[in-house]
This record gives sequence, C-alpha cells and structure tokens, in this order.
Amino acid sequence: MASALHTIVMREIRLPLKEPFRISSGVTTDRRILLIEASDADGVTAWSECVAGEQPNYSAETVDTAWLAIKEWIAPRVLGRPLAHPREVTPALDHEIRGHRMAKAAIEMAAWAILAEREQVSLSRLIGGIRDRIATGISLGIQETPDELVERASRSWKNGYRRIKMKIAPGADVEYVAAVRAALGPQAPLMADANSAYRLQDAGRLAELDPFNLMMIEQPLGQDDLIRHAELQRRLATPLCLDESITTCERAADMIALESGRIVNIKPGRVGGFAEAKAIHDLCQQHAIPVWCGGMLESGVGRAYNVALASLPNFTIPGDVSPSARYWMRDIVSPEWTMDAEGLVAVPRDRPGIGVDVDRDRVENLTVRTERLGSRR
Ligand code: OSB
Ligand code: MG
Repeated sequence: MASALHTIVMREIRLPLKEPFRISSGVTTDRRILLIEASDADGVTAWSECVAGEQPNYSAETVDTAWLAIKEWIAPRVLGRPLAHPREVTPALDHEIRGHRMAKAAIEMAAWAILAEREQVSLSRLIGGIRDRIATGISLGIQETPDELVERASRSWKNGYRRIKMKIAPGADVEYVAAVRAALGPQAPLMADANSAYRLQDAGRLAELDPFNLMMIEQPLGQDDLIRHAELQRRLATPLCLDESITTCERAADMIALESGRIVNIKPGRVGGFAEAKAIHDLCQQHAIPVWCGGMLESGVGRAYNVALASLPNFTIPGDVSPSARYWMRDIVSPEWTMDAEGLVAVPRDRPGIGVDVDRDRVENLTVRTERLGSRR
C-alpha cells in the first residue's frame, strides 16, 4: 500500500440481537461491538470490526481487552509505520505482542480494506476471491426444548439456508439433534457445535450422534486442544471440525498432522486477520481439507470481511454468514446483507473496498464510547 496508518478511531456501539443467542458457555442478548475507522496518510479510510465478545466465554479476549490492547500496544505499533503491503501488519504486531488476535485482526483487516479502497477493487478481488455468491448456513443457539429448536430449524430450512448448525451442550445434545433430523429428513445438511463443552470421557455420548449423519461436529473438546480431538476423531464416524483450537496456520498444520479434525472453521478475527486466514485456507486446500467461514455475531461491517473471505476457492462448505435480518432489527450498513431463496449471499465484487456503506448517523446514535488514536490532521 506504500503508505502508513495515520489515524485509528475506536468506537463501541450497542446493538441488541433480535433474540438471545445461547452457546454452551453463555448467552448474548445485546452485542457490544468495537468498530474501527482507520485512515492512511492520504486520508483513505476503511471501517472494520473487532469480533471479541462481551465475556471471555469463547476465547480469552473481550471487547474491553481488545480496546486496551489496540490503544496501548497495537495502534502504537502501526501508526505512522510505513507498510508496503497489509501482509506486513501481522509480523509487525506479532513481534513482542503475544495473543490478542481479535484485536490485531481488527487493525490488520482495516489495512486490507484501505488497500482495496486505494486500488478501487473489492476486498474479494483483492484477496483472490472467485465467487460472486456464497452459500449460507445458519447457526442456531441452544433452545429450551427440542421442539423450539425444531421450529427454528424447519423455518431456516424453508427459508433456503444451505446448512443448519445447532449449538449443543451436555443435556441438550442427542435428543435435540434426533428431533431436528426426524423433522427435516435424511437429506438436510445438519451439524452441531459444542464450543468446548465436552471432555474426552464423553466420547460415548458424542458417538451417539453418529447415526444422525451430521456433516461435522464442531469443537467438542478443549478450546486449545488438538491431542484429545485426535483421539476422539478415531472413535467417531462423524468428521470433527475445529474452531477455537485453530488460532494460527501452524495450529492448522498440527491439526492435519495429528488428524485432530477433517474440516476447519476459519474466522479471520480468531486468527489475527486476513493474511493468516488466507494462509490457513491455502494450507487446507493443499491437504484436501475443506474450510468454511465462521461468524461471531458481527454487524454488517464484520460480515463484509467474512463474505469476501468466503469467496476464496476452498470455502466449499456453507458458512455462518447469515444475512443482517437474522441478527438485527436494522443493521449499521447499507445495503444490508441479504440472502436469496437459494441460500446465497451476493459478494459485492464490483464495489471497491468492503462493498457496503456504514450508516454514520446510526453508528453515532449507538456509540457509547469513542477514542481517537494517532495524529489529528
Ligand atoms: O462457535 O461459531 C461459534 C457465535 C459466537 C461465538 C462463537 C460462535 C458463534 C456462532 C454464531 O456460531 C455464528 C454467526 O455469526 O451466525
Ligand atoms: Mg464454533
């Protein structure tokens, strides 16, 4: 990009979900979202989003740790530093700053969007995406009863979603999956995500899911585990997919070597940004490991990055890239993200940058704190 980041504006907004989203480790009702507006020395600007949650129940990072990390360590490392290409951001940030990948990703991804703006190409084209439309799945939170899950799964299937993911936990697993499989029939592409709720001793319980022909079971065991997942995979017919455990491309290589899973959920926020996400995509492609794009209940800003990433060739499984209306009464971008009746989301390949406009007035109204880092022009 032959430029440097000049200003980073951090904003926290509050955005209520249409309905609470429960995973095995907690429930989210109102999203607290950290938005970034970054500008380079020539005034080219891009929005990005940090995917950290409200609580440290998915990873150690939260909105508050990300805010601190960006302000204290990450922004000072990149502001004013000449960058020939966004690929240089991750090495610059990883040097002497451990972890904080979601915080790093928010800045790294903004650098890619600024380059896309500078070159007047879409983010998708900039990173080598090939798809005009991407297949979309839905992630359904844990419900009070199997019937309530069946109701949501049936509606999602009718609405065109290409893949239905059910959150599971001990006590809300076999019965729930059995009910949805019975209601939707043998062909429906179903999967389950446990968000690390099980132990290896639960292998027998998880094997009871094998008869339901799930496409995969996502992250049943420890959030940083590979060894026990490998042992579990040997005992299950259903493929395992790793989410939380894959924090770097090296971890993906370890997963492949250890056979800890057969599919990878790639979330650019989880792995520190687009460069690492692309590296994992490429590695998995070389090893015939399919990947799909996960979600973190992002606003339309974060979604833009997921949609661009999911347009890469090895994203062959529908991702958690649901349209805006699945989450929000009203999104903060226009146009909002929509899905057609075939369960496809259009990739804005002919619009420069992230491909949607941020509704600045709405963002201002939702903002609870702001901080401007870098020099004033
Ligand atoms: O494990 O994929 C996950 C949401 C928050 C935290 C973790 C996960 C999720 C989802 C939601 O599954 C996916 C979406 O954004 O629709
Ligand atoms: Mg997951």
